Amino acid sequence: MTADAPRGVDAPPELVQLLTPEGERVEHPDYDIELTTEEVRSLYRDLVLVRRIDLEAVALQRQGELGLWASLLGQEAAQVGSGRALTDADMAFPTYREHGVAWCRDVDPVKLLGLFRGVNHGGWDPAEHNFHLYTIVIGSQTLHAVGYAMGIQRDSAEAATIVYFGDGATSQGDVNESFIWASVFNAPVVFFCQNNQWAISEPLEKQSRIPLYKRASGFGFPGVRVDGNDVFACLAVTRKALQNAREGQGPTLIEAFTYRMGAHTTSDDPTRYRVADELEAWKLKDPIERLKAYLFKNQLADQEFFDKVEAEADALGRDIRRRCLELPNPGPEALFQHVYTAPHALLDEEREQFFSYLAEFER
Ligand SMILES: Cc1ncc(C[n+]2csc(CCOP(=O)(O)OP(=O)(O)O)c2C)c(N)n1
Ligand SMILES: [Mg+2]
Repeated sequence: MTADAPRGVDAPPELVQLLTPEGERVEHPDYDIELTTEEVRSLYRDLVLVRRIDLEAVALQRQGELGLWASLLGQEAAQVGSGRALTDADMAFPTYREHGVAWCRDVDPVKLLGLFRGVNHGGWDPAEHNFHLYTIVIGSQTLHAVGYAMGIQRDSAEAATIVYFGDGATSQGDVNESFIWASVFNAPVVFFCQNNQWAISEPLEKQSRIPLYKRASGFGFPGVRVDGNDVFACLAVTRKALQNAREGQGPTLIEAFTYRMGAHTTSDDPTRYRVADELEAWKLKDPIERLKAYLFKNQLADQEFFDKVEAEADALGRDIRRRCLELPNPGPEALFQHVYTAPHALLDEEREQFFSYLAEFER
């Protein structure tokens, strides 16, 4: 990296990349992947639709229809590549930004919108989709994932676990503890860190003096850094790590080197802490544009295909917007449901207090 280059933009030499930002296919000795034209087109469709869901959600928040939204803009390839590497039997544990993985796990995007609209507490059944509920307590899901992976191991199941977290999360105790447990128990888990260069306003330099993927060696398992804006590389690297986990070779840390192109959430203003040049440089590495260039250059898709995907994205945007606005508001009782499976005296008391408080307004 040259001294005046925007931070984090130059591809580090150790980066696994199969598709350059210009859309050129490159080989890698350890990670290659054979994809049919149909599979490549399907990945492109995923990326476009996922971005559209995200853009629609940001717009809904700006119009007062969602309380908050955490945008995945720029991280589509990391999420779709890793999400499409999963088998139905694998289990995924997300943070709050994994809308692209949710898409790959067939979670209705309106359920995500409902969570951020404040009308559900997650909205989907984790067991139905093998996709756990969103987790906002930074890093805590890594412990849940390792515990789950140890369960898989004891059941001798043909499956692995993947857990998503950010660069900032690597500084959490939970994440480091989960690395230790996974390592010493050889748990079938893939740690998928999306290094989007920022933890709200804290830059990567405040999390680590070494590249994040190198942390793994201190815990005794392999770490690999993949171009997080390259959907082929993310798919290939994650597929291999999951297969290794299923075959009893234990955990892998994947650092997907990417960039959060939007704000941390809709409540954040990144212009207060980062320079515009940085974003401009990363725009040249856009995950969708490079796949589009690849499809075009290799004549794997024509304008008709791109128009069709665009039309599908528009229809999806309209559909999720309509269904979001139609979501029923839950009654106040819902706040107390599903907290405990069995009756709970303190909760009963709180419910009673809350309802007598509400009754005051009806007098
Ligand atoms: C335990 C805990 N501490 C602090 C927070 C507040 N918080 C929310 S997001 C965030 C930054 C996370 O950054 P990173 O792990 O890089 O994930 P990203 O948001 O970039 O995807 C923090 C500190 C939290 N949710 N949980
Ligand atoms: Mg981050």
